[in-house]
Amino acid sequence: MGNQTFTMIKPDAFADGHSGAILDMIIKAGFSIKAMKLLRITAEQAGQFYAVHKERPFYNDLCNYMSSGPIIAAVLEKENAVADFRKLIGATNPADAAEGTVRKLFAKSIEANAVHGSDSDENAHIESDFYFSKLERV
Ligand code: 3AN
Repeated sequence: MGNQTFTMIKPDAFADGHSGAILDMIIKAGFSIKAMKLLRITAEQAGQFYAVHKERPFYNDLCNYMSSGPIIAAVLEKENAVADFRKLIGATNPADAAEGTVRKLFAKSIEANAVHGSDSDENAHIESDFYFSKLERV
């Protein structure tokens, strides 16, 4: 069972001042932060990150949205990190997200859905390596 996942606080949640509240939820849920940075990515970089969604109709909008403002990227550690983090953030569409989840509380729409969470251990590694070098992790 993997013990790390990768997250981003997306442009909408950062711009609306929810970063502190979201990080507080993450820490209180038992995750420890292994790497973290504030940055702004280009649409091209977002396109590389979301390459698996290249054929989806929302791909271009998603890339433009993810480059529309600063984000916070982080690597998180906890037993069963991927599954537990996806439970903490809730369903992709905030309309379907359970009460008390990050997306239920802070997401605006299925696209501007406040946070990213890796969907597998393999992708957690790939996504963490996309943003962080070994030197940037504790
Ligand atoms: P999740 O982030 O819950 O794993 P994915 O991987 O299916 O969801 O989708 C990646 C991102 O693409 C989502 N976080 C969301 O921002 C966007 N997205 C997913 N489905 C849609 C959709 N139907 N319309 C617009 N944006 C979408």
